[in-house]
Amino acid sequence: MTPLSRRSAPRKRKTFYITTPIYYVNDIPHIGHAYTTIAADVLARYKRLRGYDTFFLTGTDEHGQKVQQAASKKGLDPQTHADRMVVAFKELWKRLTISNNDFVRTTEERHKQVVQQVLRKLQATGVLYTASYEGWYCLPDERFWAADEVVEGKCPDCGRPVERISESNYFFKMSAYRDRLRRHIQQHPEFIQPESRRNEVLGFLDRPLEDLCISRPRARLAWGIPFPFDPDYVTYVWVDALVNYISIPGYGTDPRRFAKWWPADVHLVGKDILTTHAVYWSTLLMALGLDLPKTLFAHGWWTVDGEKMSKSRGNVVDPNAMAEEYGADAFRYFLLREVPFGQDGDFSKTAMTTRYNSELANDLGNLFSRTLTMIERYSGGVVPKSHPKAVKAEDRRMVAVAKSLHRTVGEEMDRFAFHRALREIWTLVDFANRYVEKNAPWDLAKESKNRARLDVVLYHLAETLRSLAVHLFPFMPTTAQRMATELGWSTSLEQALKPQDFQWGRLKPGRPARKGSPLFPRIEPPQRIMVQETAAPATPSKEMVMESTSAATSFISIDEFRKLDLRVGRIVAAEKIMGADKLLKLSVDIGTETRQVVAGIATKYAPDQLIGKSVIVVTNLKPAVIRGIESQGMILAAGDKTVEALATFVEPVESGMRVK
Ligand code: ME8
Repeated sequence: MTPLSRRSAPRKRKTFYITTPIYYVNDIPHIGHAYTTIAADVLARYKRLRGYDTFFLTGTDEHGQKVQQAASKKGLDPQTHADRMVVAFKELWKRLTISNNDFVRTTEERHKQVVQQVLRKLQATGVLYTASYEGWYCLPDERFWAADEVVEGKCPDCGRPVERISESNYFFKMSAYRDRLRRHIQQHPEFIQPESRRNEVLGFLDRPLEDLCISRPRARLAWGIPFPFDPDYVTYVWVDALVNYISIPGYGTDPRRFAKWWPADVHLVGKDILTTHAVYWSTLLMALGLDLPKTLFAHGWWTVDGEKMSKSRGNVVDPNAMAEEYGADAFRYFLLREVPFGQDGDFSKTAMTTRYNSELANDLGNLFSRTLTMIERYSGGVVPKSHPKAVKAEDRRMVAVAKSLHRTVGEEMDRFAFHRALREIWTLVDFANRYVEKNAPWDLAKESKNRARLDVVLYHLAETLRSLAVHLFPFMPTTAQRMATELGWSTSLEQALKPQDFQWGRLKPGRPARKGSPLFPRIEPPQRIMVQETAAPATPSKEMVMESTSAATSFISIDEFRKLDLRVGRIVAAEKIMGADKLLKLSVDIGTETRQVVAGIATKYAPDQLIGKSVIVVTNLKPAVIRGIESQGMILAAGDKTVEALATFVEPVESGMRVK
């Protein structure tokens, strides 16, 4: 081999193995299932885009008491029940454009065989023993609790009554691994994330660790994987389920494949199942002599309109209905944008609609459709050429923002901070919106001497949108594909997207660009609030004053503050409202559109004084109807009961610019 060919020998591609929990098939999927799977999908797509050879595994947990009970309620045998239920999961993943590489069902032969191998290996290693056990058992959670853990006869986890059960079973010597596990967690800060959860697990391990009961007598529960060396028992469903993470990549059956993927890079789980992963799974792996996964990330839980989600409350969020109403991409976007991954969050249609209308329809959708309209109108429907001589500093600044996303988004993704990654991407969306206003291509188009400059502006906008499509692809694959197609760039992102596509300048001039229907057609907010006639938006109403007084006693986070979409608006028209001497009806240009705002400022300002003034508009406030007139936002002003002064700007600013 010559030195040259040695140098050019292909490097081994980096691998990335990511999993979701496998979901019980006792019921149809809900928002919690969709959340973990969407997050895993975004990471998997992102890693593929970065050039990683990626294996993304999800599936269903089909054995155990819960599933058996659900089946018998329907008068079905558990396998038939599972066969029917699994369809709902598979179809949902298709609908949410989940790109999993495999789908495991724990009732499949390929999985069952490996579970039995694992049990044989544990038995041969001498870490199993049989003992008679009496304890408090939680049927829905399928686990025993120590007497001091039970709270007034109820399960400390789910709050349902526990039963006293006495039986002989197989036990795994989990207790023997406590110190080793503690050390591992202490020495590998990235192992359990977020940090608060890591501390919880360490706290749990401060107490003595019990051994784990890993069998169920067949006489009590037949629906499970038979113990290979004792026909009287089936495998505890959690041991069965956890093994999926190694059975599918080839443990015990395909050593080369297994060596390629194991240890997993990330197991994504909900916070309620962190202990089973961090403690049961880790110690089982230690007993098998296998490496531990690199990271276990536990995400938070969703409440719905501020309440715990439950069947009895009837507020379970159906991901299918959300995809139907808002589109799969918008639902994916919302779940990852609304709440920092790792924290609990609240789902409401109001919050969903607000983000949809302001960030997707307004910020991104309008930018895209305006740009394509201008390319059609001023450039004959083809992407124009950029002329180096007509490039200005602001173009270079936009290019710099676009290029910087590669690093900034990457850093946030590495930290599982999806919401911040999206915020980074939106810095480019916002920049581009301001760039449109500032460069006003419609003015440039009026004179032919501006042709070169117009081309530069349109090229920079088109290329920025292409770059946005690349960054958005992991989050919103269908939208990104539409953008790529309509820009005349690529019709097959799924197959063709490469790490080089992060670079600036991949869009070739001369390609036909064609505008389609809006990416995100505006959606009516779920309900309108009727504001009392006397309560004008620009002066705080009684309720608002009360809210702000109580808010003064507690801090809001920067993320809460950022939920406010504050923008520069220019008042283009103002008129009195008949019969309401405090109110004015304003038309305010916020860059992407003109909003009608009803403001209680008539005692201070005459309509004429206001024309041309730049004010601060809260653009994502729920529309309200005041004196029969819809107010689509609020403008900020100083004053308590009456308005003293409108908030405006020291320097001239463009409409639509974000106020932070
Ligand atoms: O636990 N918000 O399956 P599962 C967010 N089969 N996430 C939620 C949620 C909510 N309101 N409700 C539930 C199992 N989840 C086992 C896993 S893995 C080897 C075996 C999440 O169908 C919950 O945190 O009961 C969990 O991660 C997931 O839904 C699956 O729950």
